[in-house]
Amino acid sequence: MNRIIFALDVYDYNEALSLSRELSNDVFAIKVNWPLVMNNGISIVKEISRYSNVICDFKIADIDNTNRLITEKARENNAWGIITHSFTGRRSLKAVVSAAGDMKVFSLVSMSQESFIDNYTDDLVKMSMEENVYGLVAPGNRIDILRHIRSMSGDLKIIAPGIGAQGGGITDAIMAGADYVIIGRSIYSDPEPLKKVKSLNEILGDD
Ligand code: NUP
Repeated sequence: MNRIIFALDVYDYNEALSLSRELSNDVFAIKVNWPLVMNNGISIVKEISRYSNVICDFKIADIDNTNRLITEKARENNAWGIITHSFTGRRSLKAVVSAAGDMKVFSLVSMSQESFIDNYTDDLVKMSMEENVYGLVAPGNRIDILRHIRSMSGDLKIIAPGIGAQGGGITDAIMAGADYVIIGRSIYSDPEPLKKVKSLNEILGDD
């Protein structure tokens, strides 16, 4: 079982496609974010989906109708999953879940950096569970918060950023309850990304 979600935060089309091809067999999913999509258009999601599950990290944070429009575009382009904010409230979250169809919805309940969201994390976890999301985004580098979120969230999948470049340890995050770890810079900035992924998988016993 692969437990790494690769954060493909590069701009360049060729680099993105070649990293996707190279790493797809050794990661659980590839997460795309605004930098890549702004430079290449949403169709890059469909292209990468030929190699891997793709999670669109769009951190959707708008009114219900706009959330729906964004979610539909990700779905149209074969995304496997989508990340949405939840602080915008139930009506906005419901719009994402309903437009997602088979796509997995991950609701962000705490960030890998301190933020005002921290004041509402418990409410956001409860609401996300009530609205039947597939999983949560919780910080892999703030272990006490991650552990607390795990304890509240039953069998929801937790995906955790903040590993490596943001100071978190991969084993610590898994031990604290993350199902998957999100890792970007530590992989794509390494001179040998595939070797790096394989060594991380070995640490997790997932090779
Ligand atoms: O709280 C969050 N922190 C975070 O870093 C929520 C996120 N979605 N991310 C994303 O995870 C961030 O935007 C980036 O795409 C990835 C972490 O990358 P890196 O710090 O491993 O390079």
